[in-house]
Order: sequence, then structure tokens, then C-alpha cells
Amino acid sequence: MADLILHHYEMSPFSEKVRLIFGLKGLPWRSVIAPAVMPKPELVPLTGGYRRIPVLQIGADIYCDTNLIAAELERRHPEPSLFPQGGAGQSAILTAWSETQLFWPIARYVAALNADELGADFFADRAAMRGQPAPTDLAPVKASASRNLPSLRPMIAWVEDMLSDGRRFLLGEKAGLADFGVYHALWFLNALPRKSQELLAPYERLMAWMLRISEIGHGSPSDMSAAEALQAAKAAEPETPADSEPMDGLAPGDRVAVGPDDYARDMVAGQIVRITGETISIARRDDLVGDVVVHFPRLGYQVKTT
Ligand SMILES: N[C@@H](CCC(=O)N[C@@H](CS)C(=O)NCC(=O)O)C(=O)O
Repeated sequence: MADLILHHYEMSPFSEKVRLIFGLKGLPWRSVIAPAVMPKPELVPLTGGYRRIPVLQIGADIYCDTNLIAAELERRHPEPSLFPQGGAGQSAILTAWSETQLFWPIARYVAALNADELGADFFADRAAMRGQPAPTDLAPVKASASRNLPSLRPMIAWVEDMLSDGRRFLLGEKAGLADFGVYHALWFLNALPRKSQELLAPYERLMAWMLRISEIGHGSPSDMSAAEALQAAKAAEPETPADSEPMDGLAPGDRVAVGPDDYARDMVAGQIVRITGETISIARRDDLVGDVVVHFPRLGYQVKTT
């Protein structure tokens, strides 16, 4: 079976979500450390322009976005399940809240606190990702800490409240994707040198829950170089079946560009191989990696015909 190759970097909260999925499922995986800022010359040939992290590579199939990565890992490795309490709906709804309303004030707060450590180049890169001019100095970035803090406290208390009946995990006695979907945002509070432990410390149940999740671990990673990952893609053929019907005015064979519909703007051009209500998979070719298929979720991504 082809290696599970994760392109990620240590301080990335979305990557932590996937590393924990490997832990829950007890999977071996290959760890390719990607740069945290552009350029990403050994990632972009695989994705065709998608720059966000993490990306899961399985041979010549490239999976973008943690929600799709989770679904694909569940499909390929169903036990133990990411949904030990049953369906995926509750988990998806909690994760959607966490990745928007909870995550962004945390991300801004942590970045503001660690502005000197992250440095001007980091903020220039993130501004460019959003199509905005680079900040001329870090003072306004730092000032945004106090603007974001007030919305954090009530939401942290909600998570403590969800655990108030003594349950071990957010939806019951077993850990699942819902836990990782909420945990990775809170994890970021302590992921950079200047930590925010004091925000979480008053919440005993939340702290115990975070400890239980961290104990799940990351499965069995082994290092891989980005060059090896590119070779692995070149040596493989995409495995995506062309078995779907046209939908939403899009059909296999159509030329499209797919990209996030939120803050990042990079579109990936290719030809639809497969389209369902949940995913869109597009074929593309690059001299470095040969033929690859890049997979995106439908939710959170736009598709333009080209
Ligand atoms: N919805 C995406 C969000 C991924 C995301 O925003 N990742 C951050 C890192 S945690 C990122 O890519 N930042 C820009 C970069 O690293 O280049 C997912 O679930 O994978």
C-alpha cells in the first residue's frame, strides 16, 4: 500500500488535527516538513498552486483540506472510527464552528502575542495570501491581541461546559473527529514561544480533556524529504476512479479552476476526473511529478469553469 505522506509543519494547528487522526487510528505515516511561508517549490508542483497546509499525498493522489483528509483516512482506514458515536453530522457542525468563530480570534491573538518571534516576513506572507498589502510595522499587529481576547473567553467556557457532565470527550466516552476539530484551535494557544496557558488554566475539565487528547499521540511518523515525496508522486499513477455523473453543471472532462472560497486565493487548474456532492477531483500534469489528481472538498471551495 502507498505511504501516507503528510506535508505539514510543526506549529500548524490544522496539521495537528491530522496528526491526531493518525494517532487515533494508529497509522504509520511519512512526515514532509513544508515551509510556513511562500515560496513552497516542493509542494506547489503536487497541488498545482494550493499552498495551504496540511496536504495529504498518497502516491499521485493529493488531498487538500483537513476535512477531506479526515474523510479519506476514514474511508481507507475505517477502524477505529473518527465517529465513535455514529454519524459525522454533529462532528462536522462542531468543527465548522471551531474552524471559523473560535479559530480566527485565537489565530490573531496568538500571532499578535508572538509577532516578534514570527517576524515581518510572516505577516507580509499572510497579507499577500489574502491579497492585502504587507503591514508596514508590527505595532498594529501586536495591538490586535486585546481586540481578539474578549471573544475568546466565552467560547473557551463553552467547551468546558460541554464537558460538565463528566464525559471524557466532547460527544461521549470515546475520542473522535469532533474532539480534534475543536482541540486544534485551542492547541494553537500554546504552540508558539509566547504561550497563553492562563486562558485555559481555570477550566479543569477542559485541561483534562486536552491532556487526554494529547495522549492519543501522532501514530508512527517517519521523516521523508520533499524531494522523495515528489519522486513518489512521479513513480505512481493516480488511483481516482472516473465513476461519477455530471452534477451542478459540471461534468468529468470539464476544464476548471478550484480553490478556497475564504481567505486564501490560489486556484488550481485541471480537468475534472470525479465530482460528487462532497468532493471534486481534478487531473493535472507537472513535469516534476507527472500526472496527479488533486482532491478538494466541495464545502469551502469554489469551482470556476475555464
Ligand atoms: N480549511 C483548511 C485550512 C488550512 C489552513 O489554513 N492552514 C494554515 C496552516 S495551519 C495555512 O495553510 N496557512 C498558510 C500557510 O501555511 O501557507 C484545512 O482545513 O485544511
